[in-house]
Amino acid sequence: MEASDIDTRMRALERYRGLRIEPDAWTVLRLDGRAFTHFTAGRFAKPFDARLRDLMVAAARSLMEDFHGLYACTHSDEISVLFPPGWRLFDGRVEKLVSVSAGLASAAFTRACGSAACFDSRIWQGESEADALAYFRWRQQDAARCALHAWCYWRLREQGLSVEAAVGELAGLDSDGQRRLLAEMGTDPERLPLWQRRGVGLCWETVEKPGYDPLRAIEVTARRRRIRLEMELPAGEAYVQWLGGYLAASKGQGDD
Ligand SMILES: Nc1nc2c(ncn2[C@@H]2O[C@H](COP(=O)(O)OP(=O)(O)OP(=O)(O)O)[C@@H](O)[C@H]2O)c(=O)[nH]1
Ligand SMILES: [Mg+2]
Repeated sequence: MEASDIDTRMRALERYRGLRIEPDAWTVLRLDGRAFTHFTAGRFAKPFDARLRDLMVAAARSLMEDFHGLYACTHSDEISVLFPPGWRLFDGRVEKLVSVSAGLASAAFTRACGSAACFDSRIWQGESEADALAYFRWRQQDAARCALHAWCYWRLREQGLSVEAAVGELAGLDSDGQRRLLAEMGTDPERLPLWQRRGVGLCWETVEKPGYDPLRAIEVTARRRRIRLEMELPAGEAYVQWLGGYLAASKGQGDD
């Protein structure tokens, strides 16, 4: 077989090579820590540890910067990064987007943490900005649900219940029941830190920095984009309104 024949045949067997994202859709890359139940055990405080949160923020920041995300939000071991219609990094190739984003997040987290951790990555696409806003509202609901469950579970465990007993105790409880249980155990669910219940948002902001141009010997003002952390995101519909406002304000603002 000629070298060029084998080349063509082997490339054709890279079956997913041609898979591309929809160019006109809103895109979210969602990354999730691999086996973080195991990875966090013994390393981080239960159920929440601000050190883990900061490592997740470091990973989210690397994705925002390297992939030019519009907005990102992280809670627990997951990160969602939003991209607008027309975003064509890697010409929209699915294999590249999921593998490089997972690699970037894993590298940034590992460098900041000092222990090797691994992320998976998937793609979500919605037809409209409203879809994108609903997506982030959905992930926030997941954050709130998981935070309440995790607090109940670990309070029960602290009280001496076995894994099975704690899981059993929570099995039949809806969120109101879990809130009541947590309050009975001395933790007010309404006073849990907002970053645990709603996640941390990463937004771009433009700041003006005074400087000096030595060539022209004049004072100048440089405009820089930087990432601002939102540690106290609004909830529910107010979150949708807030994020919609941020996206509207972001339109037309590219890299300086
Ligand atoms: N100790 C500790 N654990 C956390 C914290 N945030 C998230 N986790 C844990 O991270 C895990 C995330 O859950 P999942 O992503 O569903 O499970 P996973 O073990 O990562 O499994 P895969 O994602 O399927 O690979 C849960 O076990 C959480 O308790 C934290 O602040 N402290
Ligand atoms: Mg995980």
